[in-house]
Amino acid sequence: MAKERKPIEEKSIWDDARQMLHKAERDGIDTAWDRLEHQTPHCTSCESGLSCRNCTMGPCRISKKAPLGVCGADGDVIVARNFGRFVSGGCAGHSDHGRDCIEALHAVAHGLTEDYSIKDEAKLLRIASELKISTEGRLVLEVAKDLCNEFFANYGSTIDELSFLCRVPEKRKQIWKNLGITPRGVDREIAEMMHRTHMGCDNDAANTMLHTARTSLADGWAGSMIATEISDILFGTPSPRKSAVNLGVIKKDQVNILVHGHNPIVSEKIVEAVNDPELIALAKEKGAAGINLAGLCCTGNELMMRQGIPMAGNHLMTELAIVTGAVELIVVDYQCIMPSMVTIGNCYHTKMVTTADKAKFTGAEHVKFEMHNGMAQARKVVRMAIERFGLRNDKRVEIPEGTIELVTGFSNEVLLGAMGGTLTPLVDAIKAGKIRGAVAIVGCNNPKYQQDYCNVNLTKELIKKDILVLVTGCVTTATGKAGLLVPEAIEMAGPGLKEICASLGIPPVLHMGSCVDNARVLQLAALLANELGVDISDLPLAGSSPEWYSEKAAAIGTYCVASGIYTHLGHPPNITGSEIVTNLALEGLDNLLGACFGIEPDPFKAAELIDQRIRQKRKALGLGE
Ligand code: SF4
Ligand code: MSK
Repeated sequence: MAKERKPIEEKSIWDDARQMLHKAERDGIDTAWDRLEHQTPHCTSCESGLSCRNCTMGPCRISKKAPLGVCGADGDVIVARNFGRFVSGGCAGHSDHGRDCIEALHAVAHGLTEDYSIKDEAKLLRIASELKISTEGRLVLEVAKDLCNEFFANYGSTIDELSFLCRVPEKRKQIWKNLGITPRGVDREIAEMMHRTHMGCDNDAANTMLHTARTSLADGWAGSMIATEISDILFGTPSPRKSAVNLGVIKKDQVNILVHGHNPIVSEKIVEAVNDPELIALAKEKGAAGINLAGLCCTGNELMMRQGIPMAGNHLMTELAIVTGAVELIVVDYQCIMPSMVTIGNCYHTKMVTTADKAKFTGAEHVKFEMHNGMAQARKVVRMAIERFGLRNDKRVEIPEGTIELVTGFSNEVLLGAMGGTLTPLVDAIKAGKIRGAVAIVGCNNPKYQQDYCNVNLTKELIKKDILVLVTGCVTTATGKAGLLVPEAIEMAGPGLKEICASLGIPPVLHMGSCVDNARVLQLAALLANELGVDISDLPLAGSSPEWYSEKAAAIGTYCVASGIYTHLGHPPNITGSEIVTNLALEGLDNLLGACFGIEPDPFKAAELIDQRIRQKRKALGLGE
């Protein structure tokens, strides 16, 4: 019997998404929502983490009838191993992105490219000094070489602790030391996780969970942090600027190019190429009014933060952007890019171009971006897009109307600058209860949820309670579309938050970047803890990822918890098959690390849960409500 299909209105809260879902249905296109229906019900063993494929004596599935795998591993061990590998996958993604950033800075420092340069010298010198690299009287490029060496060392086994642990409050470092989870090298922790989870190694679920925490810390305090800091050095530290969001940013009369993925190394060059007068003239020759560039997902966030490039949509909008029939080309780097985009592109005239050897897609055209040829390749890609403009079938074009304005670009440098270079105004506002706490909402969409229902409602509930919200990743688009990223949104905030944001001229929800930019949140939390002379876990802070889907989101959640930040998730990872692992995640880690995970799918109840935690933390600090 054919399954009953979910009504389109229940798939997303957005009009632009619904309009395109109707069009997709008319055009005979399957999207992630349709494929989810084909994939459900899911295998309950996999869902609860109780299946293992780590060797060929298996695969094994744990049940009441068969409580041990062939090797004798029990459900707790298998669940912990699976979770450890899952989180490590996310850490590898962020951190390999970070490594690409170091290689980019290395090429600049050694004069191996003319296409890239250092945009924020002051930041480079500031970070070098912070890491005790001499800067006095030295050429910037010489300092950059040393900084690259320092960062490369963070990936290996030659150091005992990561460089940016200099930012971590002493109390937190002591907790890690006592538990034996001080993060050493990024690659080392990830490789050790793969080793530990091989058959016959770490067969103690709690021990594996501790190494999972250690691996995630290497991501948060090195891989992701390095990616963020170098991106600022190479492309400029974000500062407030206006931009727009919605599928309406796609323009009917122009050549439309979308950038998708995570690393700004490719997309920054595409920005330059679309502004090349020669290429604009070529587009006009082909009958277009110009060349229009918009972003998707986190590459979109990177470009929006630094260049004000508009955002077409978040994770679940990526397929729907193609359904407009007006996108000539999508150029991608890596992560969160659905392989289905090639097939959907083929149903229209949309070309998909890949740029990284580590992320090729069958059916897409590969234009390899390297440091020495970034600009030439970007021009080539833009030319390819222009050539496709003539292939567009106007009868199949339908672009949702209207865009929503937002303000982006709230790096820590900007926040500190707005407060006169000190955290005192923020501390005073927290002490006075005007800002009762802060929550970083991060991450994705997942077709298991009505798109962005939880992301938006949780944010709205929190600001009502005078809790400042910081957003990164795909939640940004959701909150932007809901009108929460503009100063006028203070009308939706509680009286205290409204007063503070009004005096600073900022929105009650601040966009801090892409998923790797959660490192900015870690740094801010550490600065605040140091200012107050407490541990991060003492602060009235929380993290949340209501509609998460990815290994990277699990890595972010885990490093937040391991850093002392209580973290809410809309649904649990695949760990529910083990009581030990589940209890550790939901309670036990609180005793060990001063923070744990909380699970709640309802955004209104989640806001209460987070509020309760903030209340407790305020009370423990002797702060009133
Ligand atoms: Fe089965 Fe053990 Fe092999 Fe996993 S490692 S597949 S539980 S035998
Ligand atoms: S892109 S990890 S869907 S935030 Fe960073 Fe969005 Fe989540 Fe990917």
